[in-house]
Amino acid sequence: MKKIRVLVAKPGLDGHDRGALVIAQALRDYGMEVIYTGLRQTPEQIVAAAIQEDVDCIGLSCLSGAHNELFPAVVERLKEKGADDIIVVGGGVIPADDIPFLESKGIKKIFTPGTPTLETAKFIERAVYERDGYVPSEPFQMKQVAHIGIAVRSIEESLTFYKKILGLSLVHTETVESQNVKVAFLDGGNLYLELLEPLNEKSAVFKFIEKRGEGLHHVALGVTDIEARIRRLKEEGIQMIDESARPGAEGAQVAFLHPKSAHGVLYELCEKEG
Ligand code: CMX
Repeated sequence: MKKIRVLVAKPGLDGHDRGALVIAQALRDYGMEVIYTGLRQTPEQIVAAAIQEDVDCIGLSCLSGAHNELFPAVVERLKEKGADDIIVVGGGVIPADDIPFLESKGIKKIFTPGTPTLETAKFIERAVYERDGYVPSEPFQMKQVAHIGIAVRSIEESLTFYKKILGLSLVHTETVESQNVKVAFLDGGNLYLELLEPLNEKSAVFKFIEKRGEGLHHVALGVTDIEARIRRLKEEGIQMIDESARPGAEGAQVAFLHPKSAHGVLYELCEKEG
């Protein structure tokens, strides 16, 4: 689903747009793309901008009392232009008595002062999804940390700390040739760590240590159906380092998300059999 686009518009002569700007920002924060027309727009100008910007919804704000003329005029102009699939909602200073009239004229919803902005955003989202016949899938929740990856210069030298000081047990070591790393897994019950030692200068872990020194390298999230998860992440615009799963340590299928798409954290999806 592409991002929902909304035109926030101020029809008519009133000169106050604080409320319109607040709602525009709230819709942006919710993840929508928002265009603001500026003050004192005619219905024709608003409809032209809405078509030009290919928006899903127009949010009209009117404080001047002329909503009963201006809001239906926008809906009429949309119909004339064959663009009445664009959803129109309104807000501002609107007496409760006027709401049924406006809704009968094709304004999908009137938001009265004090409506939480989140409610407005959710209403618009639902209306657009309904119009497009889009059924959003459940957000996929990451529930389990499979392991935490820690970059070290030498597994042998760091093991003393992990075993003697932290009391973890060494489960096994292996070499992942494709990644140019040697890894050691350490178990502490609810804590599972992967030490990563670069095999050579081509290793991503070598580059990491050169740049940042030893330390926390990645968080591996335990998942099922890893290919579906990757597809979903890509649909959401997340940049994947691995476009499809590849074999990782311990026989797992793994795929990394780019830290640039994940607020600076290198995440690994990790699917283990059984
Ligand atoms: N955590 C957070 N940020 C990281 C990072 C990490 N582990 N590694 C690199 N970055 C950041 C860098 O700081 C840099 O950010 P800035 O541009 O803001 O400075 C950016 O990512 C690019 O880093 P780079 O040094 O230019 O390195 P590359 O682009 O060559 O590679 C990355 C970065 C993440 C794509 C690469 O390290 C990679 O593919 N990693 C995944 C694979 C991996 O780590 N394999 C070893 C583990 C083996 C296993 O467990 O199987």
